[in-house]
Parts: sequence; structure tokens; C-alpha cells
Amino acid sequence: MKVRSGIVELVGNGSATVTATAMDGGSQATCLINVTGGPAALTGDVNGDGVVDVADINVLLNIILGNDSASNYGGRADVNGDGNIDVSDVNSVINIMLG
Ligand SMILES: [Ca+2]
Ligand SMILES: [Ca+2]
Repeated sequence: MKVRSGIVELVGNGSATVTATAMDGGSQATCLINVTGGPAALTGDVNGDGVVDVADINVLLNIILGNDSASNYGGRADVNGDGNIDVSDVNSVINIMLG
């Protein structure tokens, strides 16, 4: 799930906590959303747009260089599932793209 400009978009099964904060910051409300029955996450689709392409490599490079946070992409940035986000994940995305 990702949120852009206040719009919640389903990108796969899982759960997320959504917190809304009043404009003056004085009050908050949260809710837990569980998504089931949605599309399974596509391996290598780091940015969750439904395709595996160079945009996913750009996201990985930004994470590796410290310009973006892996937490923005759920567990999708660890493409090869080894617990680290590094150049091996970039290689995994390239291999997926090459088929
Ligand atoms: Ca993608
Ligand atoms: Ca990895």
C-alpha cells in the first residue's frame, strides 16, 4: 500500500496503519488497514507500479546511496530476500527484466 497526495493505493496484500493529523496538529486518528485478496506483490517491482523496469533500479540506487528510505517501499526493496538492500538487488531486478 502506498499513499500519495492523500490517496491510498493498493499495491499488494498486507497491513498498514494510516494516521490522519489535524491541520493544526492538535489531534490525530489512526486506523489499521488489512488488505487481503489483492494482487500478489510482483518480485522486482520495488516502486509498486505493477511493472519491473528501470524505475525500480533507480529506486534501489537511491536507497543504496541514502537518498531514499527502504521503509517507503515495504519489503519490496530486498528483491532477493537476503535481508540486505544492496547491488545484488539491482542485479536481481536486471535479471528479472532480462527474463
Ligand atoms: Ca516498478
Ligand atoms: Ca537483498
